[in-house]
Amino acid sequence: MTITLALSKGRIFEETLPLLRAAGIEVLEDPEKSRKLILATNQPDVRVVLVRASDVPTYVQYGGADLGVAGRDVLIEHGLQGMYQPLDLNIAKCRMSVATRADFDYAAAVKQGSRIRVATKYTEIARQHFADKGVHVDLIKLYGSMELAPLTGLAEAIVDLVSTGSTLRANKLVEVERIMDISSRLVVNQAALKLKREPLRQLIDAFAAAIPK
Ligand code: PRT
Ligand code: MG
Repeated sequence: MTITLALSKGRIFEETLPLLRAAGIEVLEDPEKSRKLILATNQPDVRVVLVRASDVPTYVQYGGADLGVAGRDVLIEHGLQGMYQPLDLNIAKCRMSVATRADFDYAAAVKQGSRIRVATKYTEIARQHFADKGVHVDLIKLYGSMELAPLTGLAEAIVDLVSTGSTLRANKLVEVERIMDISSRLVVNQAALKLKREPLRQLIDAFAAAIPK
């Protein structure tokens, strides 16, 4: 019974390695050095597939992978259909925030109830956030480089992930509101959890015991 784990390259892969190690699993290839998309491990029945971060929920939902690791941002945007979300792994941490140019008075715009244009890749999170505040927004969907939107007049504000804040600073933008804290979660295909109950339980328990504080 093979177990397939979906991970994305970069921070999620790197920060999941210690959890895998705690479960006795060593990945045998370095994704930064090889072009392979399926990575073997020291466990003959466990393999890792490398997918785009935003594709992890799709693989897990439809059973292309039995389980995966994805950011709370990605999971909220995708929805949790067909998946069970047993653990917050407390890795790949950052926050979702609203940012504007330093000369834009966000507080006044919100207070006056003016319509603001918000550019973001995270339209679901942005829609919920502004709806909860009762603020009217025109959402503009982007796929990257959100920081450019307020600088070019495309939008007054952006909703984006912030970690150190250096990307915002480099583009002279300021974080005006924190929407939510983000970390990555383990997601498991619901059918797989029934069919492969024992090996998946063991893996989930080993991950749970190794979550960083
Ligand atoms: O890069 P790609 O388009 O393939 O996909 P991705 O950007 O979704 O993948 P990846 O690996 O960059 O991010 C995977 C997950 O890591 C995200 O879904 C988040 O849950 C989490 N994470 C943690 C982050 C960050 N920290 C982060 N800082 N994801 C993105 N960033 C970006 C942010 O979008 C912004 O452009 O880093 C920039 C801000 O960083 P600071 O340090 O300058 O503030
Ligand atoms: Mg990225």
